[in-house]
Parts: sequence; C-alpha cells; structure tokens
Amino acid sequence: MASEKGVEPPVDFSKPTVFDKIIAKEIPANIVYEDDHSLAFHDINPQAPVHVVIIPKRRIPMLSMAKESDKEILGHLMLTAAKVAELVNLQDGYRVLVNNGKNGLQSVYHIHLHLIGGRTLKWGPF
Ligand code: IU
Repeated sequence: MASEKGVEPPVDFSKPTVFDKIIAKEIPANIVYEDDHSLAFHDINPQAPVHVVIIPKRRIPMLSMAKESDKEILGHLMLTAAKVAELVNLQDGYRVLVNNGKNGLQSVYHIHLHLIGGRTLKWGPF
C-alpha cells in the first residue's frame, strides 16, 4: 500500500477485488441501493458525513481502462449516483468523484464513484 492510500504498481488488473465479494454478498456491506447492473454501499472509511461507493456489477478496473462499449454502464452509474443521493437525503448537494490510478490514490481496482456529502464540502488545493 502507498503511504496515504492507493496501491503501488504493478497492479494485477485481472484479479477480483473485495468489491466482487461485496457483490456476491460474501462479505457484508451497508447496501443502500442495488439493481441488475449496479450496487451502492456506505464507505467503511467515510470522508464526510455521507460517503457512498457506487460500483458496476461487471468489473472495469479503472476509468482509464474503460472502453467505448462501457459507455452505457458508465452512464448508468452516474444516474445511479443521482438516485442514491436522493435516497440518502443529499437534496442540498453533493460531490461525485472517481479516483484513477496511483496518483489518483485509487486503492480498489474495480471502478467506482464516490458520492460524498452531508455538509458544505471544501474545494482544493488537494
Ligand atoms: P478508492 O477510490 O479506490 O481509493 O476507493 C475505495 C474506497 O472503498 C475507499 O474509500 C474505501 O474506504 C472503500 N472500501 C469500502 O467501503 N469497503 C471495503 O471493504 C474496502 C474499501 I477494502
């Protein structure tokens, strides 16, 4: 592991991650929303009063590995984030972000959106 968080290369992108186990319900997660293609659960290490992770059930390791054929699921994840925001009462606003790769401090190589809110958020420098 990197000093703050993230994973040092080389990363084995073919390996399932803990998120596959959460999808399979092999390990518990505090799930807030699920449909045929996506799953949303409360982050175990929240960075704000509300912090939900939204993942596709079919694994794409990271945003920079997404393909043209992933367009539909990527759009679905964004719309799921908006739906989940309503479910967790973030009507006053929120942030949706993706960490990508080592410098983005990505630690789980199963693409995910972070939905963050519950207070007025700060903005940069990061
Ligand atoms: P990142 O963008 O790859 O750094 O985000 C991964 C997130 O997944 C991070 O915020 C973790 O706290 C979170 N998480 C989780 O909610 N449950 C887990 O079992 C594991 C990580 I491992």
